[in-house]
Amino acid sequence: MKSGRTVSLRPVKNHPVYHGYACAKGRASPQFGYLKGRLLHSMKRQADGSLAPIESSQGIREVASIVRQSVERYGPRSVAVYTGTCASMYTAPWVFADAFLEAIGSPMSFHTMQIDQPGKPIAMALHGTWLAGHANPEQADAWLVIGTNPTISMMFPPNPAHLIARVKKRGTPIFVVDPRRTEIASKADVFLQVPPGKDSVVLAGLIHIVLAENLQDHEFIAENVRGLESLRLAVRDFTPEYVAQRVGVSAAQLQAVARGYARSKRGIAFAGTGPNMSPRGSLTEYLRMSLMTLCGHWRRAGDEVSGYGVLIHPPPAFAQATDPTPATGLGVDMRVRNLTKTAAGMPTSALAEEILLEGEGRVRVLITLGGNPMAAWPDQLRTLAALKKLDLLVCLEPVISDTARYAHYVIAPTMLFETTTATTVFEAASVLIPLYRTIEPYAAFAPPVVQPPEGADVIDDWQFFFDLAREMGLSLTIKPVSYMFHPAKAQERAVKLDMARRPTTEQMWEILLADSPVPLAKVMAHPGGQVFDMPRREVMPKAPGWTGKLDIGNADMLQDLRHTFLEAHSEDNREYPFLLIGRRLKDRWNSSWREHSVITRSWPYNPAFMNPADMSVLGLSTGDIVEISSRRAALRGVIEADRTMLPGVIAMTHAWGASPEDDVNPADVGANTGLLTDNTSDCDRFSAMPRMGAIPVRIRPIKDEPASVAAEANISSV
Ligand SMILES: Nc1nc2c(c(=O)[nH]1)N[C@H]1C(S)=C(S)[C@@H](COP(=O)(O)OP(=O)(O)OC[C@H]3O[C@@H](n4cnc5c(=O)[nH]c(N)nc54)[C@H](O)[C@@H]3O)O[C@H]1N2
Ligand SMILES: Nc1nc2c(c(=O)[nH]1)N[C@H]1C(S)=C(S)[C@@H](COP(=O)(O)OP(=O)(O)OC[C@H]3O[C@@H](n4cnc5c(=O)[nH]c(N)nc54)[C@H](O)[C@@H]3O)O[C@H]1N2
Ligand SMILES: [Mo]
Repeated sequence: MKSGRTVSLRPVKNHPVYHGYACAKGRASPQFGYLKGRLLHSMKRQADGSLAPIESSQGIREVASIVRQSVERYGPRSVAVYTGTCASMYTAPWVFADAFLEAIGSPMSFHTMQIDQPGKPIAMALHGTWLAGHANPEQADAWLVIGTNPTISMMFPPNPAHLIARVKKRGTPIFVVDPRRTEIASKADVFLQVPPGKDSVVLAGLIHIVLAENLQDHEFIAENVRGLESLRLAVRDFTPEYVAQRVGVSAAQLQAVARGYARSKRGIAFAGTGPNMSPRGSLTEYLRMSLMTLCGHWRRAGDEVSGYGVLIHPPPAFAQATDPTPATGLGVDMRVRNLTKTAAGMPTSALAEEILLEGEGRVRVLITLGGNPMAAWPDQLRTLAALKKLDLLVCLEPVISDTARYAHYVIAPTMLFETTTATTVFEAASVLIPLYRTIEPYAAFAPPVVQPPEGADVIDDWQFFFDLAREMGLSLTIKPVSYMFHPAKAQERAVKLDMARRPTTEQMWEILLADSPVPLAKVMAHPGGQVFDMPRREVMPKAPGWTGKLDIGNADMLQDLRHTFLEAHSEDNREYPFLLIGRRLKDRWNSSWREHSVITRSWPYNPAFMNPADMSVLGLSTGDIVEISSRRAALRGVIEADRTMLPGVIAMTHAWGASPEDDVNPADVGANTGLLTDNTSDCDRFSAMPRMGAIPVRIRPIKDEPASVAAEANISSV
């Protein structure tokens, strides 16, 4: 199929996992490679500021020479890589990016994880890990869903709507906490429609009820848990009446949730981006885990371990706990705000400051890999200033994105269907994010379906890092991802590449998936994927003499909980009477592929969803343009009536809009909510993530003002 192009995607009807389902973005994906603006050549910034095509190999040579100089003159820390969502899917790009950083000796590896749900690994560190995990959603007998909307965000692949219907039919109770009556909230047995940023108050209330009514799992706690008395003391004031009054639901509703959840045998509680963007995301995650621990909702010896383990060796599943480990101070210090590497990785939200702060150790070179800082990072004003200050910005990007327009070099990559991918990343995610766990041991390996468009000079993202290293005279060592949960083994099987010859794609995958439980060749023999016949895995009993315990009484966390109690008295919302939250839109995927008509068919912009009652107080109608200002800056949004919104809350999707330097109509391209946030204020004290949700804002109708007034005000406030 040398000159062929992908035209359409039809899901396979009798597919063992997807059962004929593909979402709209998936069905549109064959056209993503042919979108208007798709880069078929790499680009280089010219003296006059414009970007002009450059041969990729020449571009990489030039980048190599600048990176080498930076390392020599300013040290390895001057070079950073930021990996976003569109590199995560492909596995090889981030493995090679990390190998490249290791080769130059730079610890500056930043990821989206740190501006997504960093509270998860942080809470896991401070609480300790249960080595058997929890039930997957299919098997669980109660769901407590906090600020995630899987029907839209696809967080239970492959087909969340079906899964929810199946689980409902079985009678599994669903409890939802969200400021918006979401798709899943409309299916809930009890829906707690609470203001954003109050999840730790709600969870403390639920824990209070569980303890007051003696619903906890005494046996599990006696054997595996410490810190109960500290937790009991910390939630003492969070009575049902207090919490009900604080978050605007009834005490009876809270009791129904606590009882329904605690009485289940293997309930799961999970939180999504909603509470994690709001203040105290780490605390919310910690209390969520503590509630599960109190109820003994973890898998026990003999329970089935489902799903993963085809391409990646899963971690061993024992009915035992690991002791807590530190969540911060993990070996790499930032120069700004005394921040460090955390259990969630390097603090991405501090990278802009790190670039801007003069002095030794400043980051001067940034390579972005399948990510879009200008669209997705918090604090868009500071991000813009930082990108402009870099000596070298290189973007591995198929389009001139909001970030790539500021790049010195844009390296044009192959896209989906032109490159090779495998389900590796889903297996990895299924270990880290149990919601991602499919029941079946499914795997697929997808070789290219088509060549890149004729005349294109594009390369795979991983090849860029190989070529860059070679040009710099470095050699790369690749650790197989098949052993990502077995670090010693990964080290032992690491391969030092022969830099004289770039490995072929097949050789590269053989290294990445060395000794995979099912050999790669066998997976490759089933194009379209296969559920493999794997031995049933069971949770093994606790090892004799094992002493690890989960900690539900972490002093720092419980001190923060105390603060959430005390700050109730200082909640002053007169100046900024609304709270702005994020939400995802069905046809959208962060900032990607926005040139495709499917992505914008429902909304060509990101509306500001608002309850009609609030609209009538402000005299607004759907389609009106308003100025939305936070303490940081202002943007212009288009109002949309939405009865599912809690009054006092407005919702807008992230990663829309343009640069603050542009003078655009919000009804054409939307607005970027990152403009409203400030990297240096209201940060989570563990993850350093700033307040990206529940942002206090005020709203002012603007009828005939020129857009540039707002834009200028924003730029001058950096
Ligand atoms: N205010 C607010 N901010 C948020 C969030 C929020 O809820 N509210 N959510 C946060 C979350 S959860 C995340 S994950 C981050 C996302 O942060 P990022 O990952 O930085 O943002 P994306 O928009 O996903 O960036 C994907 C980029 O990859 C490019 N791309 C598309 N296809 C390919 C490809 O095949 N190869 C390569 N190399 N590139 C490709 C796209 O053009 C796009 O520029 O945003 C975060 N920011
Ligand atoms: N269609 C689509 N799917 C996507 C993406 C996309 O852009 N579009 N992005 C992908 C990415 S990168 C990610 S990380 C996942 C995210 O997946 P989810 O976390 O499920 O994301 P959302 O659908 O935005 O759901 C967040 C929910 O939190 C609620 N919320 C907001 N603030 C708060 C709060 O303070 N407390 C509580 N309890 N709720 C709150 C919102 O109303 C919303 O219903 O989705 C992925 N899937
Ligand atoms: Mo995300």
